[in-house]
Amino acid sequence: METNDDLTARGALRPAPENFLTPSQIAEVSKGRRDFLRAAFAAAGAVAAAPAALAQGAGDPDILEPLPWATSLGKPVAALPYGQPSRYERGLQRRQSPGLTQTDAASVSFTPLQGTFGIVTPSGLHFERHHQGWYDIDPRRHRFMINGGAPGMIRTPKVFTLDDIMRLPSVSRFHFIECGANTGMEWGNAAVPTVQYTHGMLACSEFTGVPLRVLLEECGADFAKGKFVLAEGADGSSMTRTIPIDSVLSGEVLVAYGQNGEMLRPENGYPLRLVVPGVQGVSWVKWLRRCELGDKPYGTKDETIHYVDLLPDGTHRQYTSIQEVKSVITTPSGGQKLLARGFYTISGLAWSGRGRIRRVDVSTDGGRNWVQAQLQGPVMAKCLTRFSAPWVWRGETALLQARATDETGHVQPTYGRMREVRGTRSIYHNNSIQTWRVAASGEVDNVQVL
Ligand SMILES: Nc1nc2c(c(=O)[nH]1)N[C@H]1C(S)=C(S)[C@@H](COP(=O)(O)O)O[C@H]1N2
Ligand SMILES: [Mo]
Repeated sequence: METNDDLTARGALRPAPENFLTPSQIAEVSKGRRDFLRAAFAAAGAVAAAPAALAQGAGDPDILEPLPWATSLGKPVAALPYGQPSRYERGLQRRQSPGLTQTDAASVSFTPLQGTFGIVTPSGLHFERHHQGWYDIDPRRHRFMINGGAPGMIRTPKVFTLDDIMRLPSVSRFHFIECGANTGMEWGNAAVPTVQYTHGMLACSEFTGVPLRVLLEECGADFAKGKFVLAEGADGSSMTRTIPIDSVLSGEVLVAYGQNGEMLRPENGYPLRLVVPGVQGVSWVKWLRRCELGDKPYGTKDETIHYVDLLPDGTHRQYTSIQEVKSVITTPSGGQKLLARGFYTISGLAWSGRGRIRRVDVSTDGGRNWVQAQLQGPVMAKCLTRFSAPWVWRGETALLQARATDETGHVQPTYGRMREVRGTRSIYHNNSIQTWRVAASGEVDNVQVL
């Protein structure tokens, strides 16, 4: 099997998701056409016909010659019982950030947002964040318990097997999940080169599961007294998070087993994970094994030492769980290169933990002028929304920005505004406006505009 390096060496790997041809290959294709054009000009009377033929790809061997895939037998069905992306797409990968310390067990990989379309993240590209590595848990040995907590909160403690849970009526819903630390490296300055690393602790899937409320009711939960659920994972990190009861009672918190039409991937919590729409990723407890009900927040290690917001005066904010309105342009974005002047579609993603996206505005001059982007439907609550705006690049230096507004009226702040209120030393909940600078050479990099 060829490695990425082999493929890159012989020019077979897509250099950037929207460029199938390398610059030298593009030169080859246009050279073929130029040669044809010269020949056409040499022939009397062909002058008028040549430009039309050129536009239709005359002289291009990839059109004119019999190609292997048209003159031989293809592979049989089920040669791959579980389908794989094309080998030419092998450059599209989850990656570890060059800006972070890499360890074996406590780790994070980032979604390649620059190369995905629409709003759904393919399961194999969903970012990973593990506090103590991941496991492929045997579903026959996995148990989900509802027990304990404050006295009398759970009348009938129960243990559920996966089969028990999958017999119940399920719901399937599209939601984004974003780590609270997404874009965290950018607090001080523009720190990492690509959108994969600035915003790639973000994914969106169709999740299938049973509302946690239904399971709590099964156990005779006392919702008059119980105000907070504690959720606990089965992994060695002892991940425990407090979930306010309102989101549970509304039915939106799910004990999920499905992701994009199949069982969850092991890295994403197989066989059970909590889905807490709109709330930072850490509360989406993976390998979920137990819940209890209490009358106050639990103040666990993952709520007191981690996932607190350091403010300029040195104090910490706790339980800032909702992921506020945010957006980012995914193409063109850092590390990509515009190969020619002319028409481009600026495209990106917008989301809010408070509900639906109402509008997205796009600027190409660093926020002086804005145009309203088109939103691609359906626009769903606490879900990614794809936006786009047409743009003609005339070779000038450009500063590309997107600014989202959600249905509650919240608007993304500039970096200047964000730092006034929240300082520069925080990690979590950075929803500032991202800027990509397009240089006259067409190269795109990460900069900050205050
Ligand atoms: N049990 C358990 N649940 C966990 C974690 C973990 O380490 N263990 N990491 C949390 C964090 S910090 C995030 S951002 C999300 C990441 O989910 P993903 O790996 O499916 O992207 O899972 C959360 N749930
Ligand atoms: Mo996270």
